[in-house]
Amino acid sequence: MQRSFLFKIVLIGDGAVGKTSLRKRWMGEGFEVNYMFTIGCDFAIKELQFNDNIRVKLQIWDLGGQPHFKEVRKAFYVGASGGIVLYDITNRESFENVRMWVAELIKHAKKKVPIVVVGNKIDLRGNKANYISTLEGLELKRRLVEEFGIKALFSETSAKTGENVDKVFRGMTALLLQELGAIKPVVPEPTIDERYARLLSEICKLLGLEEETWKESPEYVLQVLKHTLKGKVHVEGAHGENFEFTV
Ligand code: G3D
Ligand code: MG
Repeated sequence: MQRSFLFKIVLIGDGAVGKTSLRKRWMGEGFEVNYMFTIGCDFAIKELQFNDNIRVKLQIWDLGGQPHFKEVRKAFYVGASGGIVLYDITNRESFENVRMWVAELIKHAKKKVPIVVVGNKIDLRGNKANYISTLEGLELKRRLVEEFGIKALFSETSAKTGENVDKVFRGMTALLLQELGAIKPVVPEPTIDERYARLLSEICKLLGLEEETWKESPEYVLQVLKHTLKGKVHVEGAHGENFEFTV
C-alpha cells in the first residue's frame, strides 16, 4: 500500500549562508518556484520516494535575501513541519545566530518541530583554524536538543560540490515520518556486541551525553572523553590494587 505525505520545511539562517544554493542543489535546475510577495519568500515542491511504500512531497520555503522585519517572518513559519537551519562554517557570526533562528522557528511554528542543523560550505574548510569545527557543530546541536526539547540531526554540507546535500533532506524526512509513527526510528546500528553497546552507553551517560551518542558520533565521544580525562587517571583494580596511567 502506498502512503503519501506532504510536509512544509522552512530553510532558515543568516543571509548568504547558502540556503538558496542548498535548495537548488537538491532540487536541480528547472523546478517551479512560487514567490510570496507579502512575506518576501518563495517555495518549491519536490517529491521523493522515501521507501517502497512511502512517497513524500516536501514543500521547501526559503526566505528572501533582504533583511526582513521579524513581524513579517511570522507568516513564513506558520504550518511548518520542520526546519533546516544553516550556518556558514567560515562565518562564526552565522553559527552564533543559529540559536536565535531555532527559537524563532519554534515560537512561530507553535510546536517543537524537528530540525536539521547544517554547517555549509565545507569545501572551503582547508586548514583554517578559526572555521567552525565539526565538534562545535555537534555540540551546538546537542545544546539545542537539550534547551528546546526537540529532535535534531546535524550535518555538514557543500552546496557547491553537493556533498551530503541529499542526506539533509532525507534526514529531515525521516525525522518527520518517525514523528508520525510512519517509520521506525532509524539509528544507524554498527554491528556490535550487546555488552559493548551497554558499556559505550554507560560511558556516554557518565560524560553527561545522550546515551546513544556513541552510535551517531563516536569521534565526538572520544574527544569529550579525552578532554575529561586529561592528565593522570587512577583506577582501583578488582583486588584493591592501584593503577595509575596518563592520558
Ligand atoms: P542564502 O540563500 O542563504 O542567502 P545563497 O545564500 O545560497 O544565496 O549563497 C550565498 C553565497 O554563498 C553565494 O555566492 C553562493 O554561491 C555561495 N555558496 C553557497 N553555498 C556554498 C558552498 O557550499 N560553498 C561555497 N564555496 N560557496 C557557497 P555568490 O558569490 O554567488 O554571492
Ligand atoms: Mg537566498
